[in-house]
Amino acid sequence: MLDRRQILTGLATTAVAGIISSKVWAAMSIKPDDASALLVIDVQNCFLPGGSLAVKEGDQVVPVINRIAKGFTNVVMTQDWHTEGHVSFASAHPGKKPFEIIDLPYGKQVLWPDHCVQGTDGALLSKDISIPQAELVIRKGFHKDVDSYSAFTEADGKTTTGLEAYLKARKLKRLFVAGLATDFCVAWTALDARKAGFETYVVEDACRGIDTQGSLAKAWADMAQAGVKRIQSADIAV
Ligand code: VGL
Ligand code: ZN
Repeated sequence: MLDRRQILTGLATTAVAGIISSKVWAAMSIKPDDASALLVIDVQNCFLPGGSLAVKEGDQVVPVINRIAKGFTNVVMTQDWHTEGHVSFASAHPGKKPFEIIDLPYGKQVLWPDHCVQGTDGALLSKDISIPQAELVIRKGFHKDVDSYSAFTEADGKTTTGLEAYLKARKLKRLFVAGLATDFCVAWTALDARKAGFETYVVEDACRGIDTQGSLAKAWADMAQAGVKRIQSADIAV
């Protein structure tokens, strides 16, 4: 496929961007096909303004996601779904505060405010997400002693959620990732998608990040390194 960024940069510098024909534009935009799926990550009340782990401007992803979802026949959503007293909660570690980092048997763990507890209103998907054709909701993070940012593999690096097998059984090959938060669940999902061999796009303006201790810049660097394609919602033909 053409490298859109290079082409667009070239066009801008030669000042012809304003007269690009709709035909050329259509040829450059990305058209989701039957082998494509949109993964909508963790658009849940806890991560929206007013929530216990609110992501700045988290609500702004909702209209963007609703718009691009119209271009997909295949949509999978995820839902962070923790037990009470989950190991990722600062409250489970006496003397520790949210956003501190601790060592757990499976590696470093950022500690969070209590969030997305199973069965609570905070754990519900946003009522403003409107994607009736969504075919699967994958819940993750429900093992009390293991976190799971990724929709594919838990933080122990081995326990699977079943998503890879599902997508492969459905013959889906190109994944477009959107939602919350860019630097945690979106990035870890996109990185695991690459590991599993999927062509992977992250739709930047359909995501927002938490950005603690340099996490957002690191996430984009790791994703670029892994061959994740960074695109904007306007790049997708709906
Ligand atoms: C997330 C922190 C903790 C996310 C989930 O959805 O990005 N971040 N749990
Ligand atoms: Zn969580």
